[in-house]
Amino acid sequence: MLQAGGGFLAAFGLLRLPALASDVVDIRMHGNADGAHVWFDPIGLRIQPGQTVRWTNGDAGNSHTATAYHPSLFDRPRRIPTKARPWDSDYLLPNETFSVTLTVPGIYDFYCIPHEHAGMVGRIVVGDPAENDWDLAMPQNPESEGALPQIALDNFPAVDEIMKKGIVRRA
Ligand SMILES: [Cu+2]
Repeated sequence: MLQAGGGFLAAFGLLRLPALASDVVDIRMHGNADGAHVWFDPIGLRIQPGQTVRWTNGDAGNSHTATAYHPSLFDRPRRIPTKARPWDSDYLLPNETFSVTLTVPGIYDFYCIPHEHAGMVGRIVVGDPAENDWDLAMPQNPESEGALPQIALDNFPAVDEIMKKGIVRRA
């Protein structure tokens, strides 16, 4: 499981690998024919502050969302930088798109609302985050499901792999 400590990330910041050049970087939502497997492609992405991420539902058989982990959205733990604005695409029908421009350096985890329990999650690293200020405390609402399912936690690509490769695809 990821432990994104400050020193760890600072070390990778020294690598200064080139960021993706385009101002808009695409993530597609996919599913196999019977819907048994659903995923974001890529599942891990590194961008620079000010770049835009555009999700497109490329799955003819399912609706999907791209939703940030944040207490303001369905009372989930905050897994984006504290100064970042959370987003929820709402349900995207096949071929629909949703875009967010990320300006705050840091690590952003997101998920698909109907498929989080199928492990449909993704991670974006913006810039060279010096530290991770996530708040993984459980939400206050006792009715909330709060904690992430293990399959979601297992599917996030490691931050170091995203920093090294820029794009991480589902294994
Ligand atoms: Cu989905």
